[in-house]
Amino acid sequence: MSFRFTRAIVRPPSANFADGLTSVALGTPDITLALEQHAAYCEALERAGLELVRLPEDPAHPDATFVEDTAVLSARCNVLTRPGAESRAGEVAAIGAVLATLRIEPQAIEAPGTLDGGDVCDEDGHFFIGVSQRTNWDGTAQLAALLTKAGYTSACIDIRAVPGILHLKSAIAALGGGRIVAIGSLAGHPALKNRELVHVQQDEEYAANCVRVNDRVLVPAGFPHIRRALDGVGYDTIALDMSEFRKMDGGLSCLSLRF
Ligand code: CIR
Repeated sequence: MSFRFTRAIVRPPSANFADGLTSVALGTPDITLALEQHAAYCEALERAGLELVRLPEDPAHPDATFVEDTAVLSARCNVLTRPGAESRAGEVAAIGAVLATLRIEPQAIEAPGTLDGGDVCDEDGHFFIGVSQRTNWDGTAQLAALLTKAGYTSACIDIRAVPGILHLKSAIAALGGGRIVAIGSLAGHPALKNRELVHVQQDEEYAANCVRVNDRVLVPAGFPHIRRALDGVGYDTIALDMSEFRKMDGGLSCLSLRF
């Protein structure tokens, strides 16, 4: 991966985290454990060399710990999203204000477009954009146009018929250098042709949401096959317990905005 991240925005879960959206029946998250897992996640980002911008918890938005969905950040193009879930719309303004303090002036997705950052996968300046339950064609087209203007390329991947996948990055992860982690149902997608795929087996699909951060790859704990596969191709992996975030449909990438 040519681009190195230096910073990440994070926000811990609030006491009412369990009131957020979820499509899975894995039980109610334990907030104490979620906070411990979030702290370990932050520590891992720091170990990977990132300086953290730590936001306070936001009880007005129980899903606000999933900061990734509110913006798409890259070297030449920064965009505030327009989340597909109404309850999350109010998360964006706060991220816009934080970006302003960092002297980042983002563009924005406008109605009727919707876009969640979890549907945007940056492969060294080529962006895969997922059309999902949250991200519509209009939002996809708006982002693609902004990326093109900035000199990037993009391709769409429609995941609406893929069962159990909320966002594109629940199903694929870009490791850099043309290597992509992918679940079986997307492995043959034309947008991924000419890539070296690291296959995620069906009972480990949750672990497709792993995150390359500079020289490290963060992987969820408890998925030995994918971790072994990544170790096998030479990555320095850090396994993190994500049980409480998984109960709310969250994966590793969602918990930070890396830039
Ligand atoms: C939601 O449904 O919006 C949150 N409970 C989970 C968001 C996960 N975000 C992501 O995958 N990027």
